[in-house]
Amino acid sequence: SDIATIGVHDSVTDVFPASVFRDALADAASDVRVVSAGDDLSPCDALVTFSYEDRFLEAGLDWIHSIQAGVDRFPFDALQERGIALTNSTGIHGDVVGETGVGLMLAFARRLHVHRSHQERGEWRQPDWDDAFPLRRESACVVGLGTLGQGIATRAAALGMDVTGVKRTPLPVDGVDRVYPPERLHEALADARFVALAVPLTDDTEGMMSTAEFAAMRDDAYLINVARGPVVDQAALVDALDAGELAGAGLDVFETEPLPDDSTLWDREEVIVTPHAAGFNDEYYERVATIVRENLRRFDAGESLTNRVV
Ligand code: NDP
Ligand code: 7N6
Repeated sequence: SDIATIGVHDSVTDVFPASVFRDALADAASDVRVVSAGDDLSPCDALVTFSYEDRFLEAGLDWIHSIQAGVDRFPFDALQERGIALTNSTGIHGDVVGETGVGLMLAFARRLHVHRSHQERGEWRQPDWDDAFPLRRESACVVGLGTLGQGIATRAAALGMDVTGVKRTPLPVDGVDRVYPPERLHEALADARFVALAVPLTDDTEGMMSTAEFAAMRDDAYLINVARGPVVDQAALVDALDAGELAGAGLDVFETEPLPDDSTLWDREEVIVTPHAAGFNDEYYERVATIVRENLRRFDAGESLTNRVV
């Protein structure tokens, strides 16, 4: 292969041990080595990484693979100028993020988060007669219908929910009753008990959920964000929650991560905070290795790369 030496940047350790990933990939290239912050990258032809550093641009790399689907931190133009290919890890999170997204809906409907909070205080406390509701009669609007969105939509549909969604190319999607274009976002949001965000962070999606969108949503609606924090105007979300214009929110991602200690989002009963954990699972390293192996084969065969972003 043209790619003889692969660096595994130890930032991947946020998600899985770098050494476990290195060992999983050892059969695929002649030299797979873990590289740390200070290490020389020049021996590497390719780099598998979680974080981005500017020095990646000057290291003579042919290819960078991001272990995330979201590559909003990478400078596409600078990579392009230097002829460095960038690939991402979309395609591997549909089941786990789908389970987390629908799991948050289940928690709100079945009050699981409230029961857990009471348990921590040793309190036996049944809900009011009309606090809990069946998910089956409810509707979900999934904004972004790629890997994540379809993972959420099919699981919501399997629980009997009505599912609508939003994407720029509004072609039919399995399990989704109606697909709206972004121009009709407010219409799509209006009837949904749950709005789940699953779009990438781009210039178009930054702040796409703000005051007007929360006003367009039902007062008893819950916002689920497993996409990226800046897709939501977080100050506007807090205002909408305070004003009772939304019932609550399940948030895996935030404008600033980790969520600062003094954030007002920590202490609200109807806000569930998860620490950018929706995608975590014990197969993560192997799923990434499968994409990297396939692209090594394609490099070898002179074929175009899968999951290519730049
Ligand atoms: P995909 O590329 O598979 O899906 C993205 C979807 O968003 C597509 O359906 C696309 O459809 C749609 N989309 C893009 N732009 C817009 C827009 N302006 N308005 C409406 N829809 C839009 O990506 P994934 O599903 O794999 O991941 C999505 C994002 O979720 C990632 O970029 C990442 O930021 C985040 N993520 C978070 C995780 C977590 O741990 N919380 C885990 C994995 C991903 P179309 O092109 O037709 O618009
Ligand atoms: C690590 C997070 C992505 O974009 O942010 C997520 O893929 C992954 C589990």
